[in-house]
Amino acid sequence: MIIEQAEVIVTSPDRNFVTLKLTTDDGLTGLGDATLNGRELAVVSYLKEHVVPLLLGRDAHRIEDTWQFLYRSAYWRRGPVTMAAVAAVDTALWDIKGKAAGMPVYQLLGGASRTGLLAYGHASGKTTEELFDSIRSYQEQGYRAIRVQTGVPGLKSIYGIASNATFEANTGVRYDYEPAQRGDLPKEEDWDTRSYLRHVPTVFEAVRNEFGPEVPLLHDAHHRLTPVQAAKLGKSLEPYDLFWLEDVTPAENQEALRLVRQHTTTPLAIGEIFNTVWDYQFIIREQLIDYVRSAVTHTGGISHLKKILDYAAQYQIKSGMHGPTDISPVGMAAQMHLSLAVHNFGILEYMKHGQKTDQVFAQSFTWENGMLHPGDKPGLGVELDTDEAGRYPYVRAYLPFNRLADGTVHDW
Ligand code: EZ4
Ligand code: CO
Repeated sequence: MIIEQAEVIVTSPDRNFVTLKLTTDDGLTGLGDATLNGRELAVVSYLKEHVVPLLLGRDAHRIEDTWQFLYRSAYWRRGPVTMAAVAAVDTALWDIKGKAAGMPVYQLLGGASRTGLLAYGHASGKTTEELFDSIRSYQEQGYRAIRVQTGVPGLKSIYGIASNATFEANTGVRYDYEPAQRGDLPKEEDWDTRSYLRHVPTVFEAVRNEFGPEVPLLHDAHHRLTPVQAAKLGKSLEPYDLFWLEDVTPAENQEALRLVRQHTTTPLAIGEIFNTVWDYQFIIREQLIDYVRSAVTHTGGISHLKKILDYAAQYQIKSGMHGPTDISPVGMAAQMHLSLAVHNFGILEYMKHGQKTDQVFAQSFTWENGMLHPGDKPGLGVELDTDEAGRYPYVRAYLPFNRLADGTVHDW
């Protein structure tokens, strides 16, 4: 099983996606997701210029050896671009191995540890009324767990709120949270931490009163708070029994979570912008988090995320993989297989892709009663229609950025 061909496919059906397709000498193909939102072409270049020449002629069976070779031989380690490229290779090789074995990837990872995967979606509203409508619509779509993001009085445009008019105008698709805008320079959003900290608990109180105590609720602070502000938010949300509070402090500083942890029993999740187990080394060992947010796509693939999760399992820390629409259907399939297999699965984020995306990527997962399952086709169960993909050329897109009222750039 020699890798004979390695193609990097860029397509932009409803948004940009980067996919690596490997083909072996006996005709098997494997797909890997390498999409890095807003910096897609950096990964394309890393793959095309530096990784593809190393893959041709290699034994496709040697997944671990190939991972170690790409990670260690580059000398320059880690970082989102490198680790997305390594992830794509790793994922494509698992896909090929599954097809060669005639088994879905989760079987190769140890088999199913559960019948399906609890998933959450993103409800949001500028006002409480809009938010309630959004939560109801997610419940009607079958979601059992819901992320709640709210507008803040006095702020014009903030992370996580639907109705991004420019995005809708560009694509004709309504995304309920999609922050990346196509064909323009980045959008400026505004931020005020004190208004946010005052407002959010009142919204969770209203949501609990309306929807009851059972529904698992999540919230994302998107790296904007100082440790003491984060501790205050965690404490003020304790009465509303969150499933998790996500990314409270900037992700570079793992030690910040010590202070947060000392002050609140609200469960904490972090890691969507982490790349390797080294980013988790300290916070897992010190038990400062409850959920690992890494996606297969951004953390070196199935092989490396499995190692992180096995390490986390020693401390009762569970998975909560990042699953926004910028994780492609290939990346989502990979994390469904891994989620089904590991013992310490927590929850999986799941936002539906647009119709055009679903035409480019033929998928075989199921979504029933708020639970996902990757299906039982050999490999990952996703195939890419290259003709369809070719109809949607890359469109430059940027994530927004934040400024405070006095013009200072703030974490977005
Ligand atoms: O901002 O996926 O929890 N989800 C998130 C996402 C990220 C985007 C960045 O590409 O924080 O909405
Ligand atoms: Co997040």
